[in-house]
Amino acid sequence: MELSHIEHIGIAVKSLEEAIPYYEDILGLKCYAIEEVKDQKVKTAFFMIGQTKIELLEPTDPQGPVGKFIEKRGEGLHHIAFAVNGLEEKLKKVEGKGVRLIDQQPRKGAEGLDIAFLHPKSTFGTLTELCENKNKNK
Ligand code: CMX
Repeated sequence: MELSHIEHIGIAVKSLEEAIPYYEDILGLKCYAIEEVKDQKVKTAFFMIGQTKIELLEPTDPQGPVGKFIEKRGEGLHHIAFAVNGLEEKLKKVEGKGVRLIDQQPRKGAEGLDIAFLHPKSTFGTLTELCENKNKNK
């Protein structure tokens, strides 16, 4: 598969306003962006640590994926995102190996990345995102 690195770790929180001070004042990270991803029904906050980002996810709708997750499982680790090159082709490959895709085709996620999710029921319980930054060399 050739994953290049962990692009980000997604963490579900009820409130960005309440969670950000923990990451900034206690862990010493800096929130460098807040962005709403309307079609995912979330507001996100980003922190950088090494090559990897922490993405806090606050639901903007209780019926969205993160709203439902918090209702069912509480706040906490929501997904892991791996950086890949050639996302479309990688998706076809993993599907060919029997992994259930949530997204058949890449779509746009936060920070303009192309993203696609693999279903946690076929990834041993961890919601997994593959993402590609097509602008990284521009
Ligand atoms: N991690 C692990 N398991 C999860 C999960 C998660 N984040 N979210 C749901 N599940 C589990 C559920 O607990 C359930 O397990 P059980 O049947 O054992 O109880 C199972 O997956 C299926 O859940 P479901 O209720 O049938 O389906 P949902 O409607 O909750 O949808 C999922 C689950 C993963 C398909 C949906 O959340 C999804 O499509 N996620 C991808 C998009 C997303 O998460 N967007 C938010 C982030 C966007 C961003 O990063 O910008």
